[in-house]
Amino acid sequence: MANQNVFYGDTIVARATAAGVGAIAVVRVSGPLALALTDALLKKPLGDQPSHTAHLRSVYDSEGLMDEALITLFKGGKSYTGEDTVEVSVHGSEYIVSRVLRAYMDRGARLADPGEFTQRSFLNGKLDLAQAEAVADLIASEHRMAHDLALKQLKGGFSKDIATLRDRLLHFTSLVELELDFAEEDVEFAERSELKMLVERIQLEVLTLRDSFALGNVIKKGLALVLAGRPNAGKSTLFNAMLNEDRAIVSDIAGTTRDAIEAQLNFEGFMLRLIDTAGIREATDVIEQEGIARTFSHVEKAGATMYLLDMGSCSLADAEQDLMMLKQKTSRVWVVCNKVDLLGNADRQPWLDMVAGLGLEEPWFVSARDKASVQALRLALEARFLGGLSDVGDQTVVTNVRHAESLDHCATEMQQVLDGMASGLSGDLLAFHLREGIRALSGITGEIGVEEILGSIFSKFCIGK
Ligand SMILES: Nc1nc2c(ncn2[C@@H]2O[C@H](COP(=O)(O)OP(=O)(O)OP(=O)(O)O)[C@@H](O)[C@H]2O)c(=O)[nH]1
Ligand SMILES: [Mg+2]
Repeated sequence: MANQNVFYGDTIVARATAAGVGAIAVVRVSGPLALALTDALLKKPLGDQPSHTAHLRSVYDSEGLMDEALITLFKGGKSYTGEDTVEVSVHGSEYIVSRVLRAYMDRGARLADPGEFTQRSFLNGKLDLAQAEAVADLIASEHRMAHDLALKQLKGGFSKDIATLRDRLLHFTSLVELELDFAEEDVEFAERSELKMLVERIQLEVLTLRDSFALGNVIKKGLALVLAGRPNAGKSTLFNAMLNEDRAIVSDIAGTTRDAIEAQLNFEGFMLRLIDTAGIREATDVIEQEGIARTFSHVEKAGATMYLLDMGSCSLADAEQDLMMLKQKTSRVWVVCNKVDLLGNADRQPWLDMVAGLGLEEPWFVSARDKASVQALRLALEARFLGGLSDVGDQTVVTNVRHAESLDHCATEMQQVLDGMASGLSGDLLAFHLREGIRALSGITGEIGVEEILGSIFSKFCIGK
């Protein structure tokens, strides 16, 4: 990783706050001319003021006074980007912001590309790649869990885990590579049984991290929850009730919903993407058939499926058959027995037994037409979903598909090393796969591994030969 500041030839400028009218708007300038260009807009220069100070000043362009601005200085690389940076807070008018941007650009600054401030921060070693990605996640986070994960990644928790794994691999790789230098002497610096144990452990840890992506993705993007069931079970009624909005058409005509409808529901800690679907039955109508095919495709892709049934009209056997079919398509099926308002004190035990017999979690009994009942379901749903997450604790969760792929790559290389050791593969080929594994891990944080192998050899050994 670059850990010395890279100074670019050009100075970039952009608005740092969202477009539109607001109390204030911030224009950020970064690069070698950030201070000089700012001074060019002032009557009294600020260039010799210390870093991390804020100054109230009138800012001018060639046409005259633009605004009274609060100007904050970050000098000598002690900034987000690692370059001289100035932040100009002006009154939040689009007109003022565009004039300030224009004034900087007329004097030689360039409008920044998307993410360019963060890119400079990465290139100057202020953030690694995983942390830079966390900045984007943090900005995009819409609920507590996504925010917590992004913040943890930004603080470097994930990068540290990756660095630990990488360092352990580097150590052994350097030993294997050292053997290659002493090939004629047939020495073995890297004890093979220890290497095997290490590689197995690393593979396990890498796979655990990779598997956390399924969860990380749910936290980041929300849990996709499909409402499935036979026609007239009350799926659209429940969908509307959960959203508190009349989104889907409800009727007592079986087969009302033809196409899937999706809506976002924000809970306190996480986000749900609720998907209402066409009721499942043997349809003759081609449009309905297509709708049902889409239902199944949603079930297969979603994080969980809520199977709704009308206890009054659906037989236990039919429900059991549907559930067995759904279980083949997805691993998480929750059962909702609907229309309890029509049933009085009907015996719930057979339903509980049938669902338990299939190895599914306890069904919920609701009336989709009743507000209190739907609210109770929302809470139960939240508890079940969050309960499934409570074992995560402080564990690192991968939220980025690029990281998941790199971890997968690393695990494959570790398997090659293990297979290679079992079949007596030569040291140089073992080293190759080890190096590929290191490279995969290094890719996550944006570090390059090979030079470090050399560094590791020379820092740990005195080759006095
Ligand atoms: N009494 C009672 N009626 C309900 C309840 N939930 C839904 N209904 C009624 O059941 C009928 C079917 O409801 P929908 O929500 O359209 O059913 P659906 O599962 O979406 O049906 P399709 O779109 O055809 O697959 C409507 O007349 C609803 O008013 C409930 O909890 N109690
Ligand atoms: Mg419907």
